Amino acid sequence: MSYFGKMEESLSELDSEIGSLIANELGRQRTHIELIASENFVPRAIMEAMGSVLTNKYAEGYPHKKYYGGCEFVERIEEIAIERAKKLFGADHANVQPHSGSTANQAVYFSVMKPGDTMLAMRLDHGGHLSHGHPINFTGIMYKIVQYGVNRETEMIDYDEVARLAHEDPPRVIVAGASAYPRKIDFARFRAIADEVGAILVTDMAHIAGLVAAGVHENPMPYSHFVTSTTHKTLRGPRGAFVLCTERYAKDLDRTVFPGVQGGPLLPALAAKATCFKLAMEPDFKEYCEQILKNAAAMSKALADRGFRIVSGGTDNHLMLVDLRPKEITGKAAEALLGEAGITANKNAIPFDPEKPMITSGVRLGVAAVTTRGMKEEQMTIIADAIDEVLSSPDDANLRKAVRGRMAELSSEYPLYESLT
Ligand code: DSN
Repeated sequence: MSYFGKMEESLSELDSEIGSLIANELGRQRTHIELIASENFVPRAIMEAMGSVLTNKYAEGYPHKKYYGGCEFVERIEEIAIERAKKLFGADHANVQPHSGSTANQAVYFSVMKPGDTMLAMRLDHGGHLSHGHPINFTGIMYKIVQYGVNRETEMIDYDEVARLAHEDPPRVIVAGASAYPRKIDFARFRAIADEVGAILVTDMAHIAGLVAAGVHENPMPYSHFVTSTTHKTLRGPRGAFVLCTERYAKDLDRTVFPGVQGGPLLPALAAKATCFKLAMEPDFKEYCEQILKNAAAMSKALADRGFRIVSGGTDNHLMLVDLRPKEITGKAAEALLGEAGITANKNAIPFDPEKPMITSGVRLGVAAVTTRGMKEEQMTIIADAIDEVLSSPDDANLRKAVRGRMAELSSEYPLYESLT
């Protein structure tokens, strides 16, 4: 009682407005079908680390070279996170401090590129990412950007085009990796192209990191000079990121992360990353990722059977891009209608999309979160049926209400965070 500050009260006691919004969000997560491809539900252990006393500590610098006292425990946590990341992905070196995927990419680019250098990366509207050279992103502002995309017929990465563009204007960096690409990426081919033109290969594996950790997707590390990733997508860890690289770039990378683009690392996230890497090494994580692949294939097939067009004809990973034009509905409308029906997804451009980015002709669906809840192929078909019903009758508000009830019922069969209130 002698604290100067309200140190022992709970959030709901101190700030009921925010406390009840968080409680509402828990309710939403429990009762909705979560199909956003970049989201997942983390184990409680990860949330414990994220909500721990580590938030009180500063630890600029690297283990045994910190700029603050009292770092004996947090630097051990960082060392463990580094060792686990290296082991999990077979890397020479890991930096586990980046706060986000964009910051991880920024640190890598700053390590090896000067303003004006050329970067060859995938177009956002074909599945890339803002930090892969979009004109309004720092990458588009600082570097000369050349963009590759997918082939119009196959809707898969056109490796011949990548090679042609690389030879035409040899880039300093080639970026492999995507945020809306449903197919396996041929890292060996990317590395061969990079070697032909003397470029550095940076792979952004944020979406597929869990699949890579589990060995159900090829590991880009043996082919890449740098690999960047977030930890909160298929890897099922905290909101955060990390970078792996070969020994040759280790010092440059570390200097660029700190003090180059960041100050102190977010220590709660750093501890949670360590736990996430540990969990990803366990046999049940492999089973989880195998089920992700089965669920994605089942959902993609069920939607195709119901008249949707699946971009590239299917999926090899956790996500699919659905072309909604056969149902004469836009991505924007579909996102809103599905939301009303208790299914959360995001509108997404499809390759060569005639619609504007805020409208789009597609939705991106991912199954990592529903698979975490324990759903299997049968439930994917039930969800695909619900999607079809809702999008085939956009004027039927009563139907959406009924589907919302059914989705809540289905969700309740796969309880989430039962010990949380
Ligand atoms: N915004 C993320 C996604 O949804 O894929 C990528 O950073």
